[in-house]
Order: sequence, then structure tokens, then C-alpha cells
Amino acid sequence: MKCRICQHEIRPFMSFGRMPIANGFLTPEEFDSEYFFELKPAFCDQCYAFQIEEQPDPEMMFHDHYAFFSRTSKFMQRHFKAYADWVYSNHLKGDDLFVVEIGSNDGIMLENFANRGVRHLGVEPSANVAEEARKHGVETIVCFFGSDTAKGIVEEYGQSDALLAANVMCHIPDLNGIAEGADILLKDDGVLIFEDPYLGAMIKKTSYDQIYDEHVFIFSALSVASIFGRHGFELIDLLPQETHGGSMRYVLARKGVRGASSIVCEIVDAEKAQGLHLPETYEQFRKDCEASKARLIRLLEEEKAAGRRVVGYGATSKSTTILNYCGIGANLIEFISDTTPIKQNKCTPGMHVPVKPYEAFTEDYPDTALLLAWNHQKEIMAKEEAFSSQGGKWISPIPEI
Ligand code: JHZ
Ligand code: SAH
Ligand code: ZN
Repeated sequence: MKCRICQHEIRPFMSFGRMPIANGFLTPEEFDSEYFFELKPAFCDQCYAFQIEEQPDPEMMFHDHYAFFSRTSKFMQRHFKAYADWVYSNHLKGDDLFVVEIGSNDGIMLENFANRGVRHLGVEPSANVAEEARKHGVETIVCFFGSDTAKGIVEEYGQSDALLAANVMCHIPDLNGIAEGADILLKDDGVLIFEDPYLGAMIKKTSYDQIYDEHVFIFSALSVASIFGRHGFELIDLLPQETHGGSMRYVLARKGVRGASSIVCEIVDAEKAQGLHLPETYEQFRKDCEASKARLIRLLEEEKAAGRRVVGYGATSKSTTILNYCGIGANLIEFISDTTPIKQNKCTPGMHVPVKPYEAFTEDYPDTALLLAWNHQKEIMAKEEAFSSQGGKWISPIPEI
């Protein structure tokens, strides 16, 4: 295969096997026509882009019945308020500000700009979540961001002061097109700011569940500097985040326009010390994934042998990789509880475990809960004190089982 960024010839270093659409929750009538592809990660040692070999077409993942709504976590609502406040105080100056967000989903971030009366626009291809954003006063257009969208926005609204994103840049296969779009859209001193799950954290925690159809890339400072550096942008700041099991916020501006923080060099050095630029690191990661899989299966089989009821907590996109890679189905977990209405009373992609409303968990506690939304551990442990204190046991598949 060719690297999506630099066209260098690269080879996958492992396979997670046959995978469905991670957010493709479905009914039994749809089992026969379910789509599958082989999930194989690869690393490019020329531009440092960690990527998957095959990604389904964007329209198969993002449409008018997309299953992920950002507002399902209270913690994430607070996170996005803080993110928006930080952008506002540190990167926006002057009057008549204009902010654009890619992948604005249900408006969780832009609502904070709307509340300040800042001109804003969300670009969101999934019509159902965009509709939810509008209910919160967030102006949204339903389309995929790219250089054509950028031209259209400039014609209608003018150039923007900031182009923001969270958990979407790593979903977009044509990043060269995104960088061109950013160049068209941003004012001369405009900033491009985004955050995504961090490669350094994924390697450290063996959180291989970050790898699924939507996540075509997993970024590091090394790769982001190289990807956007080809288009005249430079990294000027980096802010590690706790969200989604370890993320990084990247701040970029046109080369030479704004000063760069010394943290950029520090983090790049730390990534080299961690070996994120070396193929051997990914060989070790493969072994760590295999060991993690074996441990999780053994533990669930022990629960079953002991006659204990196990239920999954949170039908995350990430869990599609865990369940399918480890072969965990209704044989090992009874059902998965989730608070998102669109996922409820459907089955999980590939392994077809039933998804039930949250109340199915609270009304009849299992012996053990498999914490598939492990990135929301703090929020969930606080919420589920009653389950834990009456003897309920938790298994977190990641970071350590
Ligand atoms: P959560 C999605 O990943 C997909 P997922 C996407 N690719 C991405 O990058 C990130 O989001 C941003 C439920 N839940 O946040 C709600 C409860 O049931 O880990 C969600 O279905 N009870 C865009 O899907 C799921 O868990 C709770 O108390 O891996 C959490 O999904 C809480 C807090 C959540 O993202
Ligand atoms: N920013 C939110 C939502 C992340 S989900 C958060 O962090 O919680 C990713 C979102 O990006 C989805 O709503 C999806 O429809 C959207 N998306 C995917 N590809 C896109 C593209 N090319 N342009 C704009 N949005 C895109
Ligand atoms: Zn490359």
C-alpha cells in the first residue's frame, strides 16, 4: 500500500481481522447484508503517519443515522466548555470574530461560542447529529469539509480566525485536502487547532481499541508536524489531554507568523525517546495486543465457568474492535447497556451482542461489568457507586485488565 500522506510504500504490521462498521448498530434483519473489511494498521517511517490500510467510504460511516452523540458524557460537556474558553482567551483577538468547526456533531463545542455571541459555523456530514446542534443554537451545514467547502464558506461568510476540530481530523483520509481547505479558509494569522487520541498514549496503554474504521490515522506531534508542514503550517503549541484515554491538542499556524512554544521540541524529543518514529515499536505493540487479547478472553471465560453474569457497560465504537478481535459475543457477555437511544434495542456490529437501555443494568445488576467505555471511568465510577458497593465487580479491558 502507499502512505496516504507521502506516497511512500508501506506494509501493515498486523491484522485485527475482519471488522464491521464500528458504529453500525443493526437489527437481526440486517445481519445478512452487514459490511466487513480487514482492519490492518501500518506505520510510515518517512512521514511518521500511523494509519490503517483500508478504510470504508466516509458515506458508509457518516450519514443521517450516525450513532455517536457527543453530549452523552457530562465530563465531555465540561471539557468542551473549557476547550472553547481556552481558544477564546488565547487565540481570538479583535471584533467580528468567526470560528469554524469541522465535525461539530451535536454542537457540544460551538454552543459555547454561540453563547458568547461569536459568529460560528459547524461543518457536519451526519444530518441527525447536525439537527441536534441546531436545537442548541449552533449554525451547522451538512457536508464533509474539504477545499471546496472552504471556498464556499469564504464566499458566504468570509475568512475565519480559527478552524477547530476534536476527534475528527484523525477520521479524514485526505488530510492534504484538509490542509488546502484550512489554507483557503484561515485569515493570514488564523489558527488551526484540533485534538485527537494520542499515539504515545495508545502505545503506552496498549489501547488498540482506538484503531477502527473511523480512525484512519492515530497522530503524534511528529506526524502532525510533518503532515501539515507540507502545506505551509507549523506546530506552535501542544497540550496533552486526559480525554478519550489520552489525547493531544495541536495548535498550528502559518510558518513564521506566530512564535512556537518550547513544549513542541520537548514533546517531539519525548516521542523519539519513546520510539514513536521506529518500526520496532509497532512490532512490540503487536505483541502487546496479542497478550492483552489472551488475558481478556481468559478472564471472561473464568467468569463464565464460575457461573457469574457479565454485562458490558457502554457500546462504544472502540468496543467494536475489542469484541471482534477477541471474539467476544453473547456467549461471554449477556448484553451491553448504553444511554444512547439510537443504539438501544439493536445489536453490536459484527458480534451481534444485544444493546439495552441503561435501566437494564440498574434494574438487575450483573455480577460483573465489562467497562467498554473505559475512557469515561471517572464519570462512570462516580455514577455507579451503588453497583460497586453491593459487591459488583468491574473488568476494564484497557489500560490494564
Ligand atoms: P465514547 C466515538 O468513540 C466515535 P466512542 C468517534 N470516532 C470518536 O473519536 C469519539 O467518539 C469522539 C455510553 N455511555 O465517548 C455513551 C453510557 O452508556 O467512549 C456512548 O455510547 N453511560 C467519533 O464511541 C459510549 O458509552 C455513561 O455514563 O468510543 C461512550 O462512547 C457514559 C459516560 C457513556 O466514544
Ligand atoms: N467533535 C465531536 C464529534 C466527534 S465525532 C467530539 O469530539 O465529540 C466525529 C464527527 O465528525 C462525526 O459527527 C462525523 O459525522 C464528522 N465527520 C466525519 N468526517 C468529516 C469531514 N470530512 N468533515 C466534517 N466532519 C466530519
Ligand atoms: Zn508517509
